[in-house]
Amino acid sequence: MESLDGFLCAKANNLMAATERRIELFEKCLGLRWRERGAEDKGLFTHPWVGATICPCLPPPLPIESPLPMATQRPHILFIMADQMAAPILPMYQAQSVVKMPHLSRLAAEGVVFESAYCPSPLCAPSRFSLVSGQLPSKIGAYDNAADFAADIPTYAHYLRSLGYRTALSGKMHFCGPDQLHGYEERLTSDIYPADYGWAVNWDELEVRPSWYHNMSSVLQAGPSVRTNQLDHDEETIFKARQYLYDHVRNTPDQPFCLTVSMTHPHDPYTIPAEFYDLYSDAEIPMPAHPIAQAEQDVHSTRLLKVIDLWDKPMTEGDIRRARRSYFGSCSYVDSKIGELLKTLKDCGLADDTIIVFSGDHGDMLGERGLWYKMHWFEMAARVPMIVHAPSRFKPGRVAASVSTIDLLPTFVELAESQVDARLPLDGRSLLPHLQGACGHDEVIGEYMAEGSKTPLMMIRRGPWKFIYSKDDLCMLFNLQSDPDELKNLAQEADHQETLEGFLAEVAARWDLPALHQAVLNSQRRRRLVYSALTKGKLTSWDHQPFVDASQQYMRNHIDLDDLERRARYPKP
Ligand SMILES: [Ca+2]
Repeated sequence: MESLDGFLCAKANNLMAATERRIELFEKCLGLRWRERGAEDKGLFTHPWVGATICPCLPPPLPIESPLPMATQRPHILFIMADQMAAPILPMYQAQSVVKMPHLSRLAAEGVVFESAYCPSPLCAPSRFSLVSGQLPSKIGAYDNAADFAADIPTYAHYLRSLGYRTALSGKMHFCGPDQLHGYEERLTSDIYPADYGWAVNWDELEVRPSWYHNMSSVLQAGPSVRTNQLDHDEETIFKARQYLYDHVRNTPDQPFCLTVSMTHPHDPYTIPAEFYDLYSDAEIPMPAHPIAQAEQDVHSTRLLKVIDLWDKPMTEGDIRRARRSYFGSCSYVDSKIGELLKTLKDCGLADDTIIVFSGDHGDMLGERGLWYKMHWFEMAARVPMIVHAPSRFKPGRVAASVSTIDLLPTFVELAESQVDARLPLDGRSLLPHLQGACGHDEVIGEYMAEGSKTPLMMIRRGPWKFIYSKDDLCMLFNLQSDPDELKNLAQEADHQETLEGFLAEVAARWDLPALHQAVLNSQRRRRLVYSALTKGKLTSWDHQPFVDASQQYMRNHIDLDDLERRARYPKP
């Protein structure tokens, strides 16, 4: 007679075989193979199946689109971005700063402040594509402000979404191309910038200055205003972000979220409502510390002055001071919006479980060295604020080592208690060692191939050194420890030839610059042709259209009114 153990064993084997068949079917239906995925993914997808192998009542397979209940709640992540916010002038980076940012200053005091954080490219779209993907611009074709960002490049949003996070973007990300989501489940607003290829740079016609290039009107028309395009965008961005948080605690409180809130201020035009402009009526607005005459500019800066239409057109001190005051006011505006987000987090009981990260896409020269906007590797244009606020996890502190915003992807994945897929390309390195007070990396690689350049303009930042290289320009080598304002180019100094040669050898080993130059030209030519064709005939916009289902908003007769009021109220009565 068969033993009870044997009977149960046979029964279990049958169930396992049946389960295997169902898994195969599940895989076939969804076109995926969970057994080939990484350990973290397996945890996510096998959750209902692991129990199923010993349970005769198999639960139906969960579609990958459905949120899965988390065994342990991963921390929420609120990633806040500002556009064109120069780190060196902010109060958490400069003791004598007159810029008023009480909310961000509090986050800095309670958080970890990265004192030497850089963008991977000092321009909007290339910097952002690299930030979200953790890969350098040359690796993903992020050459300029109209570069196509391919839908198959994994972003931190893809990673966190796979881990069970709700992923959303409110505001700007300047994605170009037909995919406007790149892993975010939803975008709560449209983008302030066009999604098409219209802003492609043209190295075939270097002397032509396109009408869409920056010009000096942002500075010449600086001052207070009541309402602007940028205010329209950021007011909506913050409103939708706060609404997302209210919806989260009412509808999906058990699921972690990664909400990216990306404002366009303090980007030029330099104008802001009087409420913020007047914060500086009694302040002494400092003029640029080191103006450099146009005749003494480096080669790339000379090209930039022509690109921004400032060549041979001196500006008055009043123009410069008014523009800087407006910019400071815009920084205070961003701070006030951060204050609104923090209040909502607190009101919703989310403050303790949410890691807040603040950073940006590049800086602004603001008249320093006689330059404006970005597009160069000098500190004002390339250094960004970076603050990680999670006092229950990381002690407040300051990190002197140089890091990049491309380090955020592996950092976010590790904060979500997972690991990146080691088989996929990645240039970013996790900031966790720095956050935990251990020794982390101290290196930033930068690439620029857009407005004002005629060949790739590369940057290596390591230890005290910043090295800037372009095939056609004189090299620049600065020691930022002894020369933080980058006034002494050491590349021609006899004492520094060994350091220079080391960097030149590194550039040669790191990049195939002729091949990259050709790839940039090919991309520009492709996009010019495609864009020109797509502007003819029937137009189909790639701009993101946020969908609002009004049939499910407010009071509707298919929802019981008592029930509706109860569900909409937080906390529930
Ligand atoms: Ca930007």
